[in-house]
Amino acid sequence: MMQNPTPLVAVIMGSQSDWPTMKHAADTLAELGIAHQPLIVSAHRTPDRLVSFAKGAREQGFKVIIAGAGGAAHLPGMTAAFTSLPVFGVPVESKALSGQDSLLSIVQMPAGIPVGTLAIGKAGAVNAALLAASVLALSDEALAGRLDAWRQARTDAVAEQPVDQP
Ligand code: RP5
Repeated sequence: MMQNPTPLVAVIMGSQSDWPTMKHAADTLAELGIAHQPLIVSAHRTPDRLVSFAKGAREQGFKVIIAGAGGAAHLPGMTAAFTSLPVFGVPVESKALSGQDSLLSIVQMPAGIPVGTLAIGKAGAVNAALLAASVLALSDEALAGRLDAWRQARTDAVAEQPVDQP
């Protein structure tokens, strides 16, 4: 029986309600054949879980962390405070302020504690996964090939001319 590979990317999120957005990161990692683990870790509701996850992430074998949160989105920054693994932050679109609050909460980190901040919503989640893939591909030629093929397929899918939609 094949053992499940050790997850290399943690896809953490502040709430179950973030999953429809963060699933796009998980799906993109799956398309690229990257072992990953989605987890709910809230900076505000489960602070002890956050500390324990972030402090132990490297030892657990994770290489990259993707962290998505909405509103007062402290999860990516607090995670980066506890680990020097690369942390990519995804601002989840909030109901009240359409994710502008999430974006500004994540992007303005003080010098010394970096969070690579992506776009609000689905685009950010997909791109976080692609950046994670780029990092991992630095030391994985097979993955670099799959990543190039993934991108080429998107290029090939762009029509030269637009068509009328029904
Ligand atoms: C944040 O609060 C979560 O990341 C989520 O985006 C937002 C709302 O959470 P719920 O009230 O839907 O659980 O911590």
